[in-house]
Amino acid sequence: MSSINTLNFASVKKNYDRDGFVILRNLLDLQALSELRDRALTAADELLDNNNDESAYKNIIKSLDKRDPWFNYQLERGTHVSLMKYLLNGEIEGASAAWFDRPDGSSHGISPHVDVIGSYREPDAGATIWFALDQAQIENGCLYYLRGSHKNKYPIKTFISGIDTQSKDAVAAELKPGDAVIHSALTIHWSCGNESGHPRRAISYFYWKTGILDKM
Ligand SMILES: O=C(O)CCC(=O)C(=O)O
Repeated sequence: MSSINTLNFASVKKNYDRDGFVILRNLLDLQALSELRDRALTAADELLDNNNDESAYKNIIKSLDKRDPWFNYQLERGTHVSLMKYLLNGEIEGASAAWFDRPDGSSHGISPHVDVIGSYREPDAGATIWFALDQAQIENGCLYYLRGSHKNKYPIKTFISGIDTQSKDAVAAELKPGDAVIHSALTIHWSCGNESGHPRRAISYFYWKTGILDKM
């Protein structure tokens, strides 16, 4: 069970539209969190054993939905899908369920970027919901968002240079296990390393607005 049904969608959307992201506390109850964590850890154990990638992305697994029907179901019909549709003002297409790990001992994270590709950028292009499996804090590499950046015009690139990560609009999305954060594909976000001694594991689901890829 998820507490999604008790959310006031209009008030969530107001914050999401204003800031380009919104934090949702206690979205998963203990049972839902435990199921997600078990599924994620099983998938990650199997896949990372065979992963020889030494890059910054070696602890990321995209397309879990193509490998495990359980993740495919969550991407297509999980309890969060109705909210994602609401935030994106219409029909959506599940693009990927992903494992985002930042293990202890990671010296760096992911630089400021947006999730859109190509030159077509419209406010409702896409969005991600990122579920914390562990406590995600500044010390262990939580996500940061540049508040309001979804409304700005940036160079047509994925990685955006020159972002002031110390600005007053740089918001650390510190989450507890079972909390989630949703961000627009146009919002600049990044994360740092983890030398805290604690894990920082997450599952995300990424959606495009239906039809957007044809325009990109
Ligand atoms: O988990 C992270 O550190 C980065 C996640 C991210 O960039 C995303 O979900 O779009």
